[in-house]
Amino acid sequence: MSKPHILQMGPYPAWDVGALDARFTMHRYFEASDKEAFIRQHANEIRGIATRGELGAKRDLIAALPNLEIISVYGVGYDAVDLDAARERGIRVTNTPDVLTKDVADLAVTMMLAQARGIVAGDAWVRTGNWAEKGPLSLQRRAFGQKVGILGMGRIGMEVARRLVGFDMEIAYTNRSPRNDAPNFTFIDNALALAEWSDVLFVTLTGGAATRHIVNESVIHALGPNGLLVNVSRASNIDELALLDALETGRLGAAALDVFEGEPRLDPRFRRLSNVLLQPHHGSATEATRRAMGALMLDNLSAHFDGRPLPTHVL
Ligand code: 8YV
Repeated sequence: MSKPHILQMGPYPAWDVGALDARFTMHRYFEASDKEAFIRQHANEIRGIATRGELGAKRDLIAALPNLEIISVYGVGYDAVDLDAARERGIRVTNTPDVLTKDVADLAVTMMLAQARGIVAGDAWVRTGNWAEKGPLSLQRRAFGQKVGILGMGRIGMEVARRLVGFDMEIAYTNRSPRNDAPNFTFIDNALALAEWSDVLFVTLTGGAATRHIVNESVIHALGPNGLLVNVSRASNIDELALLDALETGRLGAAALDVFEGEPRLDPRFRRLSNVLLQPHHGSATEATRRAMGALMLDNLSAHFDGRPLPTHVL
């Protein structure tokens, strides 16, 4: 029996490559030097796309594949997939929720603690010999007991909140509506009021047009010179130029960021700042979670071509 043909947008770990190759005929788009010619050559045979959160599938690509049936995202975020284009053609879209939630929450909390307590600066202070030559590291910021705002109380926001309870932090959140399973956390209905209230603001929203630049200049200034902004969601949720201005002028105290516009090539202004912690978009990047994400993506693709219900579909 011939294997369904799948367009693979980006690389996966070896264990996923083996499993995908066993079940499908994979066409590695990211390895093609002439992408347009590659698509023209394979357009008619491709029935599925295997992509990654940051790569998605744009309208032009979807339009170029007349027999496309399913787009399977390796990641929870599907903001880079043109859902309207998929919906118009009845193309199914799947993602990998739940399996990565706790890892992303772990990284978010780690970044908050690391930035507050100067962990990266402290390591450098010891390594460079400054400790012996210049004395103690400058005093850092307290983490426990602070007021924390969570912008977007979905699965990841909720796991961040659960962890912060252990640090005696007061927690408030925005969400489409108050959560009835979060009675100890305060619901605030807009980002500006949440930032005004918070010492630390976590951005754990889904990305996309509806939330683009929800953290704008006013929200950043409301968080203020003593505030710490942590983003493990999508760069598009923050007005990055306003963020850079605020970090450079001290209108915002500090930031800890796992996502950037144009990543992995980020604005060079970030590298010159000492009040920002920079991470390489690796919230879900533990081996155990990446194995679970790969297995779920494969399961979604297999379910579609076997005629089974899709385990985790968006469309
Ligand atoms: C991944 C992510 O880095 O799940 C998401 O939405 O952004 C991350 O887990 C990405 O999807 C892997 O390519």
